[in-house]
Amino acid sequence: MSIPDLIRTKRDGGVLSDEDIRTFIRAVTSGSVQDCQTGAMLMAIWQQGMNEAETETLTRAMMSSGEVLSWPTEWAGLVVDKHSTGGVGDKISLVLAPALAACGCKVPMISGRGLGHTGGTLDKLESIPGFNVYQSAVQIMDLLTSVGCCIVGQTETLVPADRVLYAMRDATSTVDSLPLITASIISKKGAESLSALVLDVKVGRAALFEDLDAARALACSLVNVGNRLGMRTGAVLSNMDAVIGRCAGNSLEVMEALETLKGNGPDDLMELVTTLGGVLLLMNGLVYDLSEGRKQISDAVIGGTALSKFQAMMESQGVAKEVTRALCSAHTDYYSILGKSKYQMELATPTDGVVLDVNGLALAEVLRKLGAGRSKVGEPVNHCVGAELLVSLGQRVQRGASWMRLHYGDQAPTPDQINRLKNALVLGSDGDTQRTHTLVKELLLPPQEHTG
Ligand code: IUR
Repeated sequence: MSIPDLIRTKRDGGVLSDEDIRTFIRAVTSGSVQDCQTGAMLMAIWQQGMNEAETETLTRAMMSSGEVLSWPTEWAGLVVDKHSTGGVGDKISLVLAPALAACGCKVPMISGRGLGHTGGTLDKLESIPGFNVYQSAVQIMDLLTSVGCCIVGQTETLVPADRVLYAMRDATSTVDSLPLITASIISKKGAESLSALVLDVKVGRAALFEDLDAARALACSLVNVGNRLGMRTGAVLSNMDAVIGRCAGNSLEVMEALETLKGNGPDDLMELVTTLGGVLLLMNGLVYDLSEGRKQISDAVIGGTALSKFQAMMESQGVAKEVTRALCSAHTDYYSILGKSKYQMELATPTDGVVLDVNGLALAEVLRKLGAGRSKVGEPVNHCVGAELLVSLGQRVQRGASWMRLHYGDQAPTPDQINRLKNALVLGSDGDTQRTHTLVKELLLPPQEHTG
């Protein structure tokens, strides 16, 4: 069939055959399809959806549009990764990758950059002087052999079809389509040839989906297609209303991740790290139940073996030894290494009360405008812009006490932005309903896994 025939079939609610889908993806990859045709097909898929078989074929075709990584046979059952649908203050990868490596896994973590209000792991790591996120397939193999984990950017050769489709989805308002999101995420993870994959599907006001049912539907689709591709795939539905941990902003999040790797992590961050890591160890058969998996990850973090892996990873990815040693020592002067924003400002609580909630979306949107994030692909970020929460949920506070420290540069917050930040704090009285501290809402595991 010609490309216009394929578009018509989908537009009219028909089902595309495997060959139809492969033809379309081949044309996208080679550049022989016109942009208007790609846009029309994306809109047809957005409107009509795809059944499970079509989504699986689309995912496989995208995965095969470029290089597929391969690993030594003795790594079978050990190669794992995590993908998050994006949040505020989400520094989980920085702790989880080295913790998994410390538990004997191989972790080729291919991460992204921040866009809109969500942060990106690559931007966070680039606040460490010398850290090089650009590594070839051969270098990734060397990193996994010598350290056990790496955190790198997408290589040019991996899933080229996604690069074209993702940009075009953005331009045609077709990002929020279940089959398109599923194929985009799972094709990239499939190209990493993983034994197991865990998805952190966020739900809440600062997530891709605010509604639990919509987030669950995405999680089911991702888990289903991931397993069909032969990766043990599970998902954790987790709350994304406030901020994960206490810090948002690139270098502040690196500091918090390092403190967590030194055993001083906040409870909500540790809960997510241990759950996501525990699920991976369980799915790979490295532990018998989830509680044992969580314990192994927690021991690696608290006991310092994950910190040693992080130090080795930084060194192998270009950071000078004196810098890694200073960052990983017991009493680090983080600002002298990572830099400090030109200005800081503390916000005071307006009344006595109990902290019921912090609006993570409002906070992230202001931080993005102050330079912590980007509105368009390719824009630079100011690594030192961010916010530290000085209170936690449920804490009783007194009028006038500081609840947030804002770090900013030459671009000062406007009065309207300061108001948005002030309004992000929700205070109440003891008996009021408060947002829960527990981030994990639901687990979706492939059949046969035991929780515990
Ligand atoms: N991240 C991806 O890799 N792909 C997507 O479609 C979305 C997030 I939305």
